[in-house]
Amino acid sequence: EGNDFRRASWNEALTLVAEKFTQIIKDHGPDALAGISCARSINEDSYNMQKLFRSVIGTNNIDHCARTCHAPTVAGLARSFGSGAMTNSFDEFKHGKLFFVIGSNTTEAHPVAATWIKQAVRNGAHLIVADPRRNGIAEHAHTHMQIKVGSDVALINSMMYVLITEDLYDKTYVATHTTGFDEMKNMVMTWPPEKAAPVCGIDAGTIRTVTRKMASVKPAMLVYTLGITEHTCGVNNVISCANLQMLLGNVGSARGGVNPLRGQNNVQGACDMGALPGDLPGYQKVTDKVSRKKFEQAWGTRLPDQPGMMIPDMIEGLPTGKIKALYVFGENIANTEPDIHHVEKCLESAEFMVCNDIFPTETTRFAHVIFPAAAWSEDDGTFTNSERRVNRVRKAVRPPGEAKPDWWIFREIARRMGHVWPSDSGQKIWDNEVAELCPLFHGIRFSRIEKDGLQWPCTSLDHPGTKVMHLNGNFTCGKGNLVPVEWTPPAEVPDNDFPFVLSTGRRLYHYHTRTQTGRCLGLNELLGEETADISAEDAHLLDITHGEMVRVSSRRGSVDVKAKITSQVPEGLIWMAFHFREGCANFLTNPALDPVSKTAEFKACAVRLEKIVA
Ligand SMILES: Nc1nc2c(c(=O)[nH]1)N[C@H]1C(S)=C(S)[C@@H](COP(=O)(O)OP(=O)(O)OC[C@H]3O[C@@H](n4cnc5c(=O)[nH]c(N)nc54)[C@H](O)[C@@H]3O)O[C@H]1N2
Ligand SMILES: Nc1nc2c(c(=O)[nH]1)N[C@H]1C(S)=C(S)[C@@H](COP(=O)(O)OP(=O)(O)OC[C@H]3O[C@@H](n4cnc5c(=O)[nH]c(N)nc54)[C@H](O)[C@@H]3O)O[C@H]1N2
Ligand SMILES: [Mo]
Repeated sequence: EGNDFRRASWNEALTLVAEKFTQIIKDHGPDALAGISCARSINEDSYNMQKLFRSVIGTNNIDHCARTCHAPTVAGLARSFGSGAMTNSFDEFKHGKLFFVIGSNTTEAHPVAATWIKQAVRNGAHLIVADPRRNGIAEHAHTHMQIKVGSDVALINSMMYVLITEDLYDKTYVATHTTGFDEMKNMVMTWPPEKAAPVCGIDAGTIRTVTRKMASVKPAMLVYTLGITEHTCGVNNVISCANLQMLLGNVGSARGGVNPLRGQNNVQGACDMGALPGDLPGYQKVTDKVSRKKFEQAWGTRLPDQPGMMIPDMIEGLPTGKIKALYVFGENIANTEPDIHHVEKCLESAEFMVCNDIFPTETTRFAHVIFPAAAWSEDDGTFTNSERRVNRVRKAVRPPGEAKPDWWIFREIARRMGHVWPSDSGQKIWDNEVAELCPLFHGIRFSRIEKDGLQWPCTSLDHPGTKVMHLNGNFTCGKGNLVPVEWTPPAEVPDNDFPFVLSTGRRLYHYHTRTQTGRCLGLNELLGEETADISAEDAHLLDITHGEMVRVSSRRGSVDVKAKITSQVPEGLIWMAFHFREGCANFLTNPALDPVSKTAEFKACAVRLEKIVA
């Protein structure tokens, strides 16, 4: 009220939201509302949020943070294989024979998975890492290809050039299980290693040696994360990874595959539950009449038949008035979207904004209503991890104060908008709705996952779950698609005014915007502030000493942070995280998007580095 928040009863707040939503739908139509779901909380929460938007409000404007990380995976692997998920399972890692880890900060962002890779290496597995930084996992590699930021398509095309010209690819596999070889070959033949070398910063000889090694060990696992996806060419990068593994005949067998390590604890689940503008739960398309009918019958409503807006368009829609109401459930977009100054201007212009969170955040500042939610361990439900395993999450403590489960909040809003939903617990939502409506999860019930979880596809009650997808090269879409992709540079490259490349990512001791880890004393002692990681060469050139405050500026903004001189970072590159509001890299990052997945290029923009003269 006014410029401040006051306490309200649940009833007052829920009723206000329901009335506001109803009014906006009446005045501007359902597509004037948009929702962003949460990849931290349980499946049942995301399911209910997308159900609120689709069946009660009447819009497909529902999305979540997979947009910023693995939307290129969902789109790219669906194109290549017919399904956009990690193909293999974690217990195969320990026994892996060869790993190609590309664009992954494994030891800091997936430390448990990294442990299995390290153990495999200790037991004789071969490890190849392609990363611009000498990061933690590169320390364990037999070969570290210190690739230039944004050059992965060029590298992989040239590796495939070697496979084809030296007759090292799996001809039987390609002939039996794939289509599109000739078209792809035409593209690949324009990328000899000698041409890729200057683009990637890796000499042609190394590209040849590494490729020959990869062809000599079978099967091999490819592991990638955001160094691949968070680019304007993110989808093409993902397709390249799939091309390479199909050419090697490595998809559809244990200890092989294309393995995107997913991000947030339940980002796989939030995608699975249909918190995506084009997908109903279980990847059933909103444009598909038969799927829509099934959900219309189950939910007793009519459903919109066109894909909704993705997050960047929702944010851009606020100042133009296309979006009147934004519902942000468990995301802190005022810190995590690129170009914070611009994002905050957009959020300020929202006519009506609602947040569910477990803490006040930089984003809740812009809300008109904040609902205090129960966190994981304060409610019963399920998470789905990176290997597609649906696991039980149990209530261990009561939510603090008057906090309520997120699924309950959506259900209460729906009720006030005239829709009474029968399922009144996580278990009922999963067993009676999700499992009933989604063939992929049909065999997964709470009673079956009390001990270990089950990996989807799990299509019947006696189905054991799926460890390896596309087994023996039998792809979800029939044959695997080899798709030619051309290399394109990042949207913003260094020039005289902004001569450095800035790439951004994570550090071990903090989680995203620190709404949770920032409240842990010990973690703040381990890592208490942001730094700009720079090379000794650049530090020397600019007369910067370790720990000195420097200014990093891009076309969007500038931040003052301490310089950290480290051998992890090569000359010309600055590396920062986005954990701290002070010095947050997203004041600098470029909101240029992949044209298909609308994922922002968090991994590359141009910046200037200056000594701050007192
Ligand atoms: N401690 C911690 N763990 C986390 C998180 C966290 O906040 N903190 N967040 C979680 C989430 S949501 C996600 S999505 C994952 C992300 O997991 P990662 O993607 O592994 O994490 P990032 O730190 O973003 O690392 C990206 C890596 O890509 C490299 N890279 C940058 N540009 C390029 C390029 O052009 N090509 C190549 N080949 N490599 C490049 C970087 O040097 C870096 O090593 O982490 C999850 N785990
Ligand atoms: N520069 C740069 N920016 C990036 C990235 C990058 O690599 N570089 N990576 C991007 C990626 S991959 C991601 S995933 C995004 C992450 O972006 P966000 O999802 O916006 O980041 P978080 O800080 O994890 O926000 C999660 C919010 O959910 C709340 N929360 C946690 N549990 C619950 C719950 O059970 N219920 C409710 N209601 N709320 C809960 C937390 O308090 C927090 O406010 O950041 C993106 N931004
Ligand atoms: Mo993520």
